[in-house]
Formats: sequence, structure tokens, C-alpha cells
Amino acid sequence: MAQNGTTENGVTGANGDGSPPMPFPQPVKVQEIRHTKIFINNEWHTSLKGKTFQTFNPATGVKICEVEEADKADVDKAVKAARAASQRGSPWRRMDVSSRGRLLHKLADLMERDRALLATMETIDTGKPFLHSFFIDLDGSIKTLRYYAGWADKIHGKTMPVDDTFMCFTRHEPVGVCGAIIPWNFPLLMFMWKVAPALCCGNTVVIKPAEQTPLTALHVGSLIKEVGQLIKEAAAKSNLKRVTLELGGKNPCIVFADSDLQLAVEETQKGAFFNQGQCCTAASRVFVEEQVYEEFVRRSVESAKSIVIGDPLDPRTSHGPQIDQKQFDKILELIDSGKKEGAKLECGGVAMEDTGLYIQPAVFSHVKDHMRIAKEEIFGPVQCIFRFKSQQEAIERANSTEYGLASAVFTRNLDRALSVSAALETGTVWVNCYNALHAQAPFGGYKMSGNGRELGEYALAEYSEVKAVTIKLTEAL
Ligand code: NW8
Repeated sequence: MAQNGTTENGVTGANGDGSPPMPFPQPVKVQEIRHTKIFINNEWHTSLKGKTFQTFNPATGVKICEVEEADKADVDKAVKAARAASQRGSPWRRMDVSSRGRLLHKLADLMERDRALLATMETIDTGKPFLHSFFIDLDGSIKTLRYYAGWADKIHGKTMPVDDTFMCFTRHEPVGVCGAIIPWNFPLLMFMWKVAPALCCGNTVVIKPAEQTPLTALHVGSLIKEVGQLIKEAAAKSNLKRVTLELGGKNPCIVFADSDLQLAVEETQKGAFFNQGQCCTAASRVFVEEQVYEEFVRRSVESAKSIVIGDPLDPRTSHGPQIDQKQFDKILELIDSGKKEGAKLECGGVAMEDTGLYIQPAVFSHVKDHMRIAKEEIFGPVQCIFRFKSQQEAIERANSTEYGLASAVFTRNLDRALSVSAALETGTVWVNCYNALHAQAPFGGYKMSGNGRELGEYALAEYSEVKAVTIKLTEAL
């Protein structure tokens, strides 16, 4: 399991009693959720209308706590505070850019300190396995924050030669107040994908966590309070001028007969079932070349049957429950449509009997492009395997969707990997891997999968305005 050497809270055994280091991080016992209010201007506020909402643990159905619910007036209050903090002359705007970077690093330090607690909260709130929360969501969040902390003092314009006796340079300025609506599938990670680049450019941010999963955003509020600065957040959407969106996908994988077949089976399967299939990047259409089709299906089914479903806090678990009843019902309805339309359900696809929201990972073979399971985003643990004959045909079928978020190619042939990745109409193409996301690389959708980019240097453009300053010179030498 990948482990970042710098983020060790909960990983190593600094037990102080001479006992050997723990091989795995452990969930923390959460007695009570301390932060349940609206965080504005470094302070906790109750909702103006006195409203609260409940958040539930999807693994047990048990209520976790009540959270203050922001209404329009609370949002206005948050936006007003964010606007004041982003005025020229405010402490946040006047702060030198390297101090801004240090604050973001400080927040990353605090998240490392509370890493096991945050991972536990994320698991209780979403149902995702604890080790995934710890090694993927927390690792990715902290890395994203540190990556943009490094950018804070490296965002600069250019000087360009222009006509006659002018000189011209650009300044990259913050947009001002940014609003972010966070999805429930990766509450903390998606929070950081938005907030870190926005803050490193000098903006202020108003956040609306998903109703299902507010806990980690609230805890990060308490960490920001520890950082002790006028960084804003709360709960809101507002009249934003620019919108970047990261929407759905029906992401194709193309597996050629010359690929490392076992690697292709493992990566496409993790791609399909990771986070219970609740990923915009879910590998939901796998096209397999006809010579290896039967073998690929056989190995995929064998592997799917060995997935350990269970209590998300148990470190042996690799598959947890779906987020809520509505998603759970929608997934089972789509699985049913697949069976009715003639695809072959090789394994899984049924709810676990004893508890509510668990669905056994489903593998469908003999899926045809016209079926609903081939076209609609399922957002659940359903893998659809298709057969193809020629490279040209695979590319055309992979591209024949309104979506264009991500795709993957499995082959040992470098020429083919390069030409197929050029032909696929998606914002990301993975070659011989899947879900290989990095803070340094841009991520976003073609076509209906979204606007703009997150992560990497490209995301900075979404959060900055470029000003050209042109100066008339009186003397040309
Ligand atoms: C930002 C993200 C990551 C990271 C690593 C491994 C597996 C899956 C995901 C992932 C900075 C550094 C690392 C993943 C996360 C979000 C979505 C889908 C897959 N992210 N990872 Cl939507």
C-alpha cells in the first residue's frame, strides 16, 4: 500500500512503550462530533433560522449528529464576510505571498496531526473503507494542499515586447470570492481540490459541503481556526461569474490482446469498484479484444467474488455500503434493466441480506452498446464488459458517448498506446493503469463531463484574472 513518507500520523508506532510499530493505521474512537456549526470568519455560528439537519452513517443507518443548516441568509452572511476579507487592503490581500504559502502548509501539518481522526470521520460519514480514507482521501488532500502551498509565491505574469515605445506586463490577480459545492463521494479530497488552488491564488472561499457528508469539512474549519487567519468558509452557492464543473463519466477502458492481462483485469476492476463505484472516474465500460475476451471475463469474475465486503472501520474490508437509499435503489434498478435487456450477470449485483445499503460488486458480460447499463452513469459497483474486434471499432465505440472524463488503454505496444490515447476524447487517458491521479497533473472533462480543470498548474487559471498593464515610454533607446 502506497505510503507517503511525510504523512505518518497514525501509521508508525510512536507508541512510547517500546512496542513494535503498528503495520496499519487505526481508526480513532470518536466519542462526539465537536464541530457541527457554520464556520464564518474564523468563528462558529448557529443557523439564523435555527435549522439543523441530521447526518447518518450509511454502514449502520445510525444518526451521527445534527449539523447547523445554512439558509439563504446564512449564505449571504458568509459571502459578505468573504467579500470583506478579499477587499484590497485586507490582511489576507496584503499578506506577502510566501506567508500565504506557509499558512497552507500549516493547515497541511494540522491535517497530518489529525489524519487518523479525519480518516475515521470520513469513513463514518461516507461508508468508505477506513484504509482508503487514510491512504487515498487523506493522502490526496494533504498532497494537494502542499502542492498549492508551493505555488503561492510562484504565480507570476510575463513581460511581452509590444509595438513602438510601449512595454507591457501581466499580473495574475485573485478573482475574489469563490463558491464551491462539494460532492458526497470524496468530501474532504474534493474540498481540497477546490480550496487549495483558490487560496494559493489569494481568493476567499465559501464552501457548501454535501448534506450527506459534512463532517470532515467542519473539522477542517476547526483546523483553519487553529491556523488563526481570516480564511473564510461556510455553506453556500452564490451568483458566480465563472463556473468550473466536474460532472459524470461513462469511462471506457480498451484492453488489447497484447496487454498484460492480469494487470488489465486488476486495474479495470479497481477502477470499476473503487469507492463502491461512486466515482466520476468509475471504469464503467471495459472493451476487451475478442481473442482474450473469455479469459478476461473469467478472471474478472473470480476476482470480483473475492472482494471483502463489510464494516468500513475494519481494516480487512475493501468494499463498503452505498451512500444512501436513493442511490442504492437507483443502482439495483439499473442492474435489473441490464438483466432484462439481455446482458449476462456473471456475479454479484444483489443487496446483502442482513444490512441495508451494501451491494455485491456486479460483473456483466455480453453487454451491448444500446443497453441502459452501457449508456447511463450508474454510480455503483457495476462493471460492464464488451467485446471488440478492431482498434478502430474500439475507439469509435469508446468515444460514442456524451461524456468525456477519463479513459484507459491496456497494451504492451507503445505506438498503439500513443495513437489510441490521442484518439480518445477524454480529459484524462491512463495507459496500463487506472485512477492514477496526481496533484501535479490536470484533471477534468471533455464534452458533457465538465468545464475547466482541477489540479496542476492548469487549475490556477480557474482562480485568477490576468491583467495586462501597458506603459507608454517617452524615450526609446
Ligand atoms: C490528489 C489525488 C490523489 C489520488 C490518489 C488513488 C486512487 C483513487 C483516487 C486517487 C492528489 C494526489 C493523489 C481517486 C480520487 C478521486 C476520484 C477518483 C479517484 N486520488 N488516488 Cl474522483
